[in-house]
Amino acid sequence: VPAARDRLRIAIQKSGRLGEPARALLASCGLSWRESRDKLFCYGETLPVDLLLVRDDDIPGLLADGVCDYGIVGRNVLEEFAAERAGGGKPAVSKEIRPLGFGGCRLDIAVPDAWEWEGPQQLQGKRIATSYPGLLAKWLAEQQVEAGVVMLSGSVEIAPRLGQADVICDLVSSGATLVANQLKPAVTIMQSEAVLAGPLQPFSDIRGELAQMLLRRLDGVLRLKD
Ligand code: PRT
Ligand code: ZN
Repeated sequence: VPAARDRLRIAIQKSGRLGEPARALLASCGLSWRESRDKLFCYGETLPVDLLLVRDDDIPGLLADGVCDYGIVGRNVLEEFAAERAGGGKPAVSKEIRPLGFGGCRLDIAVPDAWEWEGPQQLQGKRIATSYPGLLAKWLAEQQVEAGVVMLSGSVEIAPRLGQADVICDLVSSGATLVANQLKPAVTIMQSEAVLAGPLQPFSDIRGELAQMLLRRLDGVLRLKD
């Protein structure tokens, strides 16, 4: 059980696609911060709600370890962490609390332009390059397809051209990157967007009240945005 704390700590992306919108969203909830010199930690001024600025990939682990109370992260990253844990027989430790309406994208299987897509069975025996091995393995099992999974942490889209894989499973937003690599979307595994991730159970210390206030404000702001 993590130690009681009297301030709420939220992990957001330091840079990248979700960093600025996450911060802007929290600011519109009435939060403001005094930045530390290294800009990794922002001390909450208007409310005892601090920010930790990190790589998005680290956010689920920071939640799992109780280092942070909430995180703003892509559903794809949160669910991949959960899928990998589940694959190793470990229970869930955090959950999606709210979808936030920005950072929208899809996790797609994309195939070479020349393919005539006939359905998931076509992937039987093929090699699939991805940065999302947990989500891909779960989907393949649901489809009862056996395929090779080639784990790449970046540049997934060029894997077919390099002969490393036959198809890919990667994030797509505009689709321009697929086109540039002579690939086309075949099937969507997951719809993603930025989400507020948090604990399975409410906090029993002062953080519970802070969290309730924050969620109330967040819901007000999200309603206004629709
Ligand atoms: O440094 P750090 O590790 O924190 O950042 P990162 O580089 O790992 O992540 P970042 O900032 O690229 O993405 C953060 C989150 O943004 C992702 O986890 C998704 O939830 C969300 N997101 C939304 C996307 C995209 N849209 C997206 N298009 N993440 C990545 N992409 C990639 C896509 O895979 C393709 O390679 O961007 C490229 C351009 O996409 P197209 O389809 O518009 O060409
Ligand atoms: Zn990352």
